[in-house]
Parts: sequence; C-alpha cells; structure tokens
Amino acid sequence: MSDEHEHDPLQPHSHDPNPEPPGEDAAFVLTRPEGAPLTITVAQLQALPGAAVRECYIVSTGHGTSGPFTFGGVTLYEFVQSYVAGAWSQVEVISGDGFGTRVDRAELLLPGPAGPLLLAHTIDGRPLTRAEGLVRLIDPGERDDALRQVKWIGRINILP
Ligand SMILES: Nc1nc2c(c(=O)[nH]1)N[C@H]1C(S)=C(S)[C@@H](COP(=O)(O)O)O[C@H]1N2
Ligand SMILES: [Mo]
Repeated sequence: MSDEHEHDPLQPHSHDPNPEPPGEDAAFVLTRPEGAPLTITVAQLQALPGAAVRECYIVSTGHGTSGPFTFGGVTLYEFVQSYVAGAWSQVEVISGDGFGTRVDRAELLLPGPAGPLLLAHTIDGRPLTRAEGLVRLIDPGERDDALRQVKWIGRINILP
C-alpha cells in the first residue's frame, strides 16, 4: 500500500490488515454482465439458501492464526446463480477499504475439501459484527496470508 502507483485492490498487500471498517453500512454494490447495478443488503443475503462451513482458520504469515471458526452465510456460487441468469466467468470481491480478490467460475463449481467460498454474515452461530468484517468473504481452503478473507465487502463484480 506504500507505493505511489494507484492501488489495485486485486493485488492487495499481504501484511498489516486494516483493523477499521470503512463505514458502518454493510450493504454492497453488485454489478453483473447484464442489468443495472444492485445494492445488496445483509437481509437479502439472509433470504438466500444458507450454508455453514466448519473448521475455518484466518491464517496470516507474520501475524498469526485465529480459529477454528464456523462461518455461515451463502456460498459465493449460490449467490452468483441467484443474481445471474446467463454466462459468467469470474467474480471480483472488493472491500470498501481497497482490498480484494478474483475467483474463477471453475473454482466455485468444484469446491476444495475444506469447503466452498462463502459470503459470511455469521460466525459461530451469531451475527458477524461490522468490526469483524460483515459481510466477509471466507475461503476455507486458504492456508496462508488471508488475502482472500476479504472483510467489509463493498462491491462484487460478476464478469462475463
Ligand atoms: N477489507 C479487508 N480485508 C482484509 C484485510 C484488509 O486489510 N482489508 N486484510 C487481510 C489480511 S492480510 C488478514 S491477515 C486478515 C485478518 O483478519 P482478521 O482481522 O479477522 O484477523 O484479513 C484479511 N482481509
Ligand atoms: Mo495477512
């Protein structure tokens, strides 16, 4: 984050995670291959089919590991399928503080043994707080750096 180039949220820093949420509103913007952008609220996520993933760890080289946690929410695959009727190839998940990741459709179609990527709004059976990252992307298979454990999702772009 310390270079003078324009910061690319999809090439995030690997250290010193931001402890501060970028505002209190957990709603985020969704863009899709077709149609106008939508604002997605936590209530709308709660209305989608639920999923939970046990034994999740937030692992970061340099500043330790936390967990295990059980995260609950909707799988990223189910979320995309709920909002896109046609073809799509990739999903970008970007936080309000300029941190993010890009996921290929193939990865979402065939989750790894640790479980599917999740748009999480609960942790250990209770609501995730805004400070804890509401709404947070969880990749249960990620075992270093936590670069995919995107807190405070501000935008999801579904790409054709
Ligand atoms: N929005 C956002 N998400 C983020 C980060 C960040 O700076 N901003 N840092 C990442 C990094 S580097 C780590 S180690 C973890 C830290 O997660 P924790 O605060 O739950 O321990 O969040 C990840 N997700
Ligand atoms: Mo990290």
